[in-house]
Amino acid sequence: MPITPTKKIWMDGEFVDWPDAKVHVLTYTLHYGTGAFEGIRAYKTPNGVAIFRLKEHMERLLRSCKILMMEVPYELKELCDATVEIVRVNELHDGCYIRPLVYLGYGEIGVNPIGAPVNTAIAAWSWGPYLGDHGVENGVRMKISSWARHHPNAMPTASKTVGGYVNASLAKAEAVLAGYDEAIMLGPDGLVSECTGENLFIVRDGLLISPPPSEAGALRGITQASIVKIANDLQYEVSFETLRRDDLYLADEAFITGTAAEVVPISSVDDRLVGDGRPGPITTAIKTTYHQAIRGERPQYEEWLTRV
Ligand code: PPE
Repeated sequence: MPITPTKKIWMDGEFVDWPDAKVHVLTYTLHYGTGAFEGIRAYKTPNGVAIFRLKEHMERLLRSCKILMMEVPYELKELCDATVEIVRVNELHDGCYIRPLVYLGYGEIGVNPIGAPVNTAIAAWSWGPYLGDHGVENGVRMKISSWARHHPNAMPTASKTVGGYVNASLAKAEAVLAGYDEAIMLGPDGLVSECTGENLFIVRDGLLISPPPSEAGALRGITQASIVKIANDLQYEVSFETLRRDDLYLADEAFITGTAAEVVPISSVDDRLVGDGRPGPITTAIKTTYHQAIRGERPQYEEWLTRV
């Protein structure tokens, strides 16, 4: 998807002009993939633009870095403050997507990461619906990928590792070239894990089910956690259970969740309609409430918002 440039990118404490936010070609992360990132969204609310669950995203970034043994020279609060500033200086009053990235920079080469400089950047730009307006409204067509999700001893799945996304990128390309919107990945054990950039829920007999993150080798989604809270508040029960591909085929409803994608109904999996192929009532209720919560239209979720 094309990027719409803004004015500044925060790089190691400086606000750098967008065209100058460059790295050397011998940057460690560019070669070996050790690095961690986040995806955060900010939305226009009745009281100005607000960042959704900023602290939780930055905590996850620091946890990803801990797993990768990258020592970030900034505290949680400094990262949160810099994020607020980057939205403010770019005047993104209507909301935006925010991309923090911690990477190993220029100075050392060879696989050993110890001693390589740790660099931090935060960019923000205006970004529309990740899977398109049509998908959000009518549901997306999913394909089970021939690419398996990482084995936990091959790639730490709790970390949003830069290099880990090669796996997602292969699955996404395969699904899109075959005419689908998005891929569902199975773990090395053949059980449903997650999508290339989203977690997944099904609805069966009124109960919401999502694969247990650790067991399924899926990222612990911040949207997923928000949906659990919203679902419970709407009196729906949620359970974390392992799912097989046939559970997806037989689901009454299904949807995916992620910061970039938000909440998107699934219309079919491997060409089998989910329910009648239209977004179901529980999916619609949850999607609507989530959309209101992120836009500051639900006071009970106000604590999730950081005003800019
Ligand atoms: N699984 C994966 C693999 C993943 O990348 C994401 C976020 C999620 C689940 C959902 O996590 P959360 O955003 O905390 O609910 N994917 C980010 C990157 C997407 C991209 O294409 O880049 C995102 O949604 O920002």
